This record gives sequence, structure tokens and C-alpha cells, in this order.
Amino acid sequence: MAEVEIWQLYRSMLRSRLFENAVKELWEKGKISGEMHLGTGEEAIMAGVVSQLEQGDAIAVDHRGTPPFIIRGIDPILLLLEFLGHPKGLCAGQGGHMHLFSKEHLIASSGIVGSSGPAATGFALALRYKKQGNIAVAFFGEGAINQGMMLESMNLASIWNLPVLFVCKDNDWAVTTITNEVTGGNLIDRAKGFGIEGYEVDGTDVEAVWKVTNEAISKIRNKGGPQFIHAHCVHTEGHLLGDPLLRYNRNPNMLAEVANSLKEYAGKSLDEVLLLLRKIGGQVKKRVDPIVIIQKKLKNDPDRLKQIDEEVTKEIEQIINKALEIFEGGMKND
Ligand SMILES: Cc1ncc(C[n+]2csc(CCOP(=O)(O)OP(=O)(O)O)c2C)c(N)n1
Ligand SMILES: [Mg+2]
Repeated sequence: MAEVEIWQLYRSMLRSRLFENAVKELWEKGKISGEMHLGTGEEAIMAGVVSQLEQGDAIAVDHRGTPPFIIRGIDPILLLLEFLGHPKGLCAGQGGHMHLFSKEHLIASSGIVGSSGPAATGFALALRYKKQGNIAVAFFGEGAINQGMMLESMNLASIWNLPVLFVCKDNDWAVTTITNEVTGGNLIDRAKGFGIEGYEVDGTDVEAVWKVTNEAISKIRNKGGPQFIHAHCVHTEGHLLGDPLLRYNRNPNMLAEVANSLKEYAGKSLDEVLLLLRKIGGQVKKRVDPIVIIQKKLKNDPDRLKQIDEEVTKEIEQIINKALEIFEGGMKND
């Protein structure tokens, strides 16, 4: 990969992370209400894929829509106003963080697990009629890979030779369900069963994601038909903000108390229950934070790293301040 690209990818990933960190703060202060699923930990997958899309390509996402919307270039002020439920938000304050749409950027998110499959396949069907060589991407968690509509979409995309890139972001968990306890076989083999070629990749390594995506996308653009990527990742903030398991895990006394109260019910020893709770809380990590990984790769040029960090920090601060100014101005006028 050209040197310039990894720096651009880092900037994209950092913008997304710092924006979501600010969202977390606002949620904790009670300014953003309701559930909030962050995409922190998915930035390498999102930057590695979205950076290779062209104008007119379409994206369908799940309940973790913030990183792809930010990386695709949607105005973060509109996004934050949307999360705040403001009428000037991206979807007039009606969609919240899970149901986002931008007609201009052809990107849509949905909280219905598995729905990015049919949405992207539909986008791809429309794009094929337009004959401009565009493709559609479906991003979904591995919890969606057992949903009928996802499998039907993969089948249709294959049989109709539609230009869809299916990207499965696998963090091993669907809320508190351990994925390998409910998923038969291997996902690459499953895709192959539909006649779709697949790639398995470490989704915390943006360069690795970029490379397999580059190959997959060029095959779609040149030959048509779908491709599949199975990318492994971790969620740094658990399933959703306020996740009780994450709270327990960050407070060892609380964790021990909960484990103790559960051990008899679970029929397991205290250590076994503790390990399980730590696993569900994302505290037993097989993988590390993608931002930390890329920062290590770029550490040979600390000045450039520092400059980007400062620029992005300032940019995000300005975005948050501007959005809050509009939000609070709007509240005063109510
Ligand atoms: C059709 C449907 N069933 C159940 C839910 C409730 N739900 C929300 S997120 C989620 C887990 C999804 O797991 P995965 O696809 O792996 O995504 P992750 O949260 O791990 O990123 C579930 C079951 C839903 N939103 N939609
Ligand atoms: Mg998952």
C-alpha cells in the first residue's frame, strides 16, 4: 500500500473514534437518550473498505452505523444533531443512531439485524440497471449470518450476479450469545456454498483489510457477482453504552459480587462464572484495539502522528461545539 494511504486511513479511523468518544461523553451526560451502539473497534474494517468506494457506490449498515457514515464523508454535525433528536439532524431527528440515511451518499443503516443484506442486494440490483459500474456493500455482524434474509440475499446476489460485497464483522458475540455455539460450519465455506468467493481477515489490521478488500472489489467491478469478507474484530465498549457487563467488569468488586450470586444458578465454580462474565463483557480479548495497532505501525514518524492527532482532536471539538450550539439554540427557541 502506498505510504500516503495508511496515513489517510489512520486519519479516517481517528476521526471516527474521537467523534464516537464525544458521543459517549454526551450519552453519559444524558444529552443523547436511548440505546447507543458504538462502532469503536470496527474502524479498521470500515476505513479499509469504505476508503475504496467510488462515487455512486452504495452502503447498507447495521446498528453500528456511525463509523461508516463518518468515513464516507457525511457531515458529522448533521449526524450528531440526529443523535440528539434535533429537527436539523440528518434524518430530521427521527432516525436516532440506528436508522440513518443519506440519499446523497447512498448509505442506509438499520437496527433490524440482517437487514443490510437485502438493502445492499437491492441497491446492487438498482445500480446494475444504471450501468455505471457501481457496487454495493453490506456490513453486518456475525449474529446476522444466521438470519434467513441475509442468506436469501447472498443466494439472490449470486444467482443474479449482483455487484455486492458482503462484509461480516465478527466480534464472537451477539449481545450475550456466544457465536460459535449457534453457528454451524465455517463462514467462508458457507459463502462458497452460495457460489461466493470469500476472504478471512484480521479486522483490527487496516492494511490487511484494505488488501483483501482491494482484491474483492476489483473482482466485483471486473467480473460482476458478489464477494464475501469475514473480518474478526473486537468491540471496545461492549454491546452498547451502559452495558451492565462492561460496568461490572470495570469494577472488580461488583464483578465478584455478581459472579458469586450467579454461581449456584449456573452450576459452575466462582472462577468459571468470573471467566464467563469477563468474556461476555469483552474483557478477555483475543484481539486488540485497531487504533492502537495502527499507531504502533506509524510510530516511526511521531511528529506526523502527533500532528494528525492534534488536527483531528481540534476538528472534532469544533464539530461537537457547533452541533451543541445549534442544539441548544434550538432548545431556547422552543
Ligand atoms: C431481527 C432482530 N433480531 C434481534 C434484534 C436484537 N438485537 C440487536 S443487536 C443484536 C445482536 C447482533 O449481533 P451481531 O450481528 O453479531 O452484531 P454486534 O452487536 O455483535 O455488532 C440483537 C440480537 C434485532 N435488533 N433485530
Ligand atoms: Mg457480533
